[in-house]
Amino acid sequence: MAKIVNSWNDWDPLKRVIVGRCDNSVIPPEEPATSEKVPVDSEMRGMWGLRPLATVERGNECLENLVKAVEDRGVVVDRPTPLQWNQAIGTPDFRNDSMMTCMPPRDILLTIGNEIMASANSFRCRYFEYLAYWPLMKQYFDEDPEFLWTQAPRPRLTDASYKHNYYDEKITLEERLVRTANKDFVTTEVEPMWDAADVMRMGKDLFIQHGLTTNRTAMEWFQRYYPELRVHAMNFPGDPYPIHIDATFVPLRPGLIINNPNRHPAEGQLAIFEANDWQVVDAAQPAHTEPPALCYSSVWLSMNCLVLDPSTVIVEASEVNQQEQMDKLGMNVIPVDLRDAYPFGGGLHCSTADVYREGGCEDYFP
Ligand code: DAV
Repeated sequence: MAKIVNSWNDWDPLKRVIVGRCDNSVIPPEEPATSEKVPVDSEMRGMWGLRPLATVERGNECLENLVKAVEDRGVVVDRPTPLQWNQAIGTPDFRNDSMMTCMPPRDILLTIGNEIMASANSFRCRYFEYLAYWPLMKQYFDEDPEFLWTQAPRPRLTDASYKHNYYDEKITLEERLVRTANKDFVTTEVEPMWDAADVMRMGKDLFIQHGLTTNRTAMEWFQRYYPELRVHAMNFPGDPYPIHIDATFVPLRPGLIINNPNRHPAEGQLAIFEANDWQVVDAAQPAHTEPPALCYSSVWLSMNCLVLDPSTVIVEASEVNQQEQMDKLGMNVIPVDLRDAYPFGGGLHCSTADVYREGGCEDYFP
């Protein structure tokens, strides 16, 4: 029996990782939490159903590029088992016309030490996505006697979980920014709701983005569940669609973070980094002015990189500005062509979930 699961941060040497799959991916129907995420002028508004097969095949090709790049460096890769995502689902509390995808894994699985926890997502269409990872979780459970296989409390996602009429077709970008600044998001606080990609793990400290996908009750829940860790809420007032911390505030190694220049942390939230002599630098500008077609995410997937060890990072192949900056920051850069996987939910960090990194739980903010 071997140790299979261990990871405390995003930079220690990566040895084993899960890479998502695009098969059967769906653009989900509108529901209370998702309309918030789709910009008003997006070509995806009002559209739902299976994604075009050619884009699925191309997305999978991109993920194969990533698999090959990490395998060439000795990293073991595991893959989820996709379901037929275009099925209606129901629980005692809600019905939804479809599920979504098993891209990206980073939103669903949170690895902390020897534990992998499935998240408590606020999107109804993502309620059963964890099932794609259950075969892997069972395998880790059988092979690693210390592995903790965990499911966070499942949210009920009744209408009480969302603010009604929060979304309005006419809302301007400025009004969205006022809402972000006021920490006024579409979810309520009736239960903990969180996406794993909102949680940035840094050893003894968890920095969790409060936004459209993760609420304050989730942070309170995390602090009680992990009493030995310190939970810090983060807000980024410059982001009109705040979801997921990994295109906003991205650590490269102990002492160094790249920060989206349009999304600086709220007043006072940098203090802990400054007090511990961390360098927080503005990330380079994205190489693109638009995301690819049928993509929910912004052009800032440019900074959504996968750190393989404190001096090696994978950056998307077309993101030349980000590559150049990484190089100047002393990182060896491995470019991987992944842009056509962006529409399935994200970049290099999103497309993966940690299984094993060397190292233990350090205190970086003593
Ligand atoms: O900038 O659209 C994308 C994050 C995906 N995990 C953005 C955030």
